[in-house]
Amino acid sequence: MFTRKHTFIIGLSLISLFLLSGQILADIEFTQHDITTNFTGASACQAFDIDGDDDLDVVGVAIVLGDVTWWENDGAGDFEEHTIDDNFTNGICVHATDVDIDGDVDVIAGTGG
Ligand SMILES: [Ca+2]
Ligand SMILES: [Ca+2]
Ligand SMILES: [Ca+2]
Repeated sequence: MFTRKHTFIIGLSLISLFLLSGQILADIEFTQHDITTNFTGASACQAFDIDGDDDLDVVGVAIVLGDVTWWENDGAGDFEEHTIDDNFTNGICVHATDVDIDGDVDVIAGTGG
């Protein structure tokens, strides 16, 4: 569960994870793993260890749905959805990082249009 303090500074129908299959660079192939198929108007996403448990989670913003959401990686390839903001109009970019250098992860989302 995500219980850390967050700083939310400003404002995908499908988010997929593509895993490199370990082939040489000239013949790279990826395997698609759908994280969600219900994130209408997905406009940006980022892989980042949001909850600090050493596996990569995913944060995304959806311009049509108006959501900023993150998906918690259970470490076995399954992701649990957590909505950060369900009323974020015209979201086009999102980024997770420790903006205020206090040791916890913050999420920055921006709007456009
Ligand atoms: Ca994680
Ligand atoms: Ca995890
Ligand atoms: Ca922080």
